Amino acid sequence: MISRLINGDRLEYTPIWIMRQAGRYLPEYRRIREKYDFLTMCRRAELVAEITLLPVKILNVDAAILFSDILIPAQEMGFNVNFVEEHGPLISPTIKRKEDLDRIVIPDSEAFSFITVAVKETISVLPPEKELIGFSAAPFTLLSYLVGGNSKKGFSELRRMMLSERTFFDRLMEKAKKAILSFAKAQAEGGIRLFQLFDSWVGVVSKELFKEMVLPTLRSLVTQLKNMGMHVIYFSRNSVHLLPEIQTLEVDAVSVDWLLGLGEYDRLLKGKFPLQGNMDPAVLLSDKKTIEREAQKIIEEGKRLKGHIFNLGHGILPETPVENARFLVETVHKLSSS
Ligand code: 1CP
Repeated sequence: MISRLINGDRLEYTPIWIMRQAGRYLPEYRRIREKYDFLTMCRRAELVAEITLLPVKILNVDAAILFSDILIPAQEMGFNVNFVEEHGPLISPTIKRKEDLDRIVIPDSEAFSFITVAVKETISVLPPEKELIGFSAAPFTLLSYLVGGNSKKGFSELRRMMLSERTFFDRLMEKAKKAILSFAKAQAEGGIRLFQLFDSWVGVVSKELFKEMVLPTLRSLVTQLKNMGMHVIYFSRNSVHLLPEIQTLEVDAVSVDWLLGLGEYDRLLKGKFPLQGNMDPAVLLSDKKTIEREAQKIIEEGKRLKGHIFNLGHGILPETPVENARFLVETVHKLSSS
């Protein structure tokens, strides 16, 4: 459905999927997680397929997103990746100086053959009308983990590099881009045709540095992803200041957060793209009346866009009641088809 929308078709209703829809708010997910380590889950095709399908069955979303993580490439690049309960991911050893560049492995797509197998397995059990979305981090967001160990510590260190060690930063971006392309190629080979680039942390960069040192790599990455036969959705947040530059990317859709209305985002992006978003995840912690009211506003704004894919502005919160997520999907289908 989403690919049809990107191709310009008018749809019978607004398609919806939810970022992080296969995660910790689902008791079914938590039950599987009790038995396995997170990275094992990401590598076992039958578990990937089972978890990817959970929100399709439970919520009736219109698309599935592959169960995996943006940090899977970090493992194949030679880093230790640990998911510590409550603390999120931890990467070691981090990148500190130029000499560390040499130990970064650039994996080829064969290193991710387990992803190709998992994608094929998932597509084979997914109802044919539900599309499977693939994804990776964008280079800056991947580097924020490789440099900082976790995202937050990486931000100031990355900006320091951008300001005072530009060649080092450029080489890191290039290596991250190549690893991301191999991860993406493994997904394309499994049958992925719609791909979301998560640039969750790029909003910490100034417009000037984004334009000079992030955008060129992104542009080349997007071109190469499209050459693999995939449509590309670009996600960033807290990044209103970057929209004049993001608007120059040749992506197929832009995913936006909830800080502005969809109409305002559309104006800043010059009406060029279908937009994805943009409900505040906190709405799903409220009550049905509030969910309905907020969904209605977003659907109305969405009707005036080139195209609209309903989603949250960022990932669903782990404390979200499943019933509220299910109600949102039903409400979006109902209100947008009438
Ligand atoms: O302990 C657990 O059970 C692991 C929780 C978990 C899950 C379910 C992590 C750890 N990752 C995932 C899956 C995941 N991550 C998906 C799968 C499909 C789906 O959406 O349902 C996707 C698309 C991601 C993407 C991801 N991982 C992003 C980009 C989106 C965003 O939220 O901005 C980021 C930044 C990550 C890193 C990561 N992995 C896991 C956590 C808890 C985090 C965020 C930690 C941080 O704040 O740095």
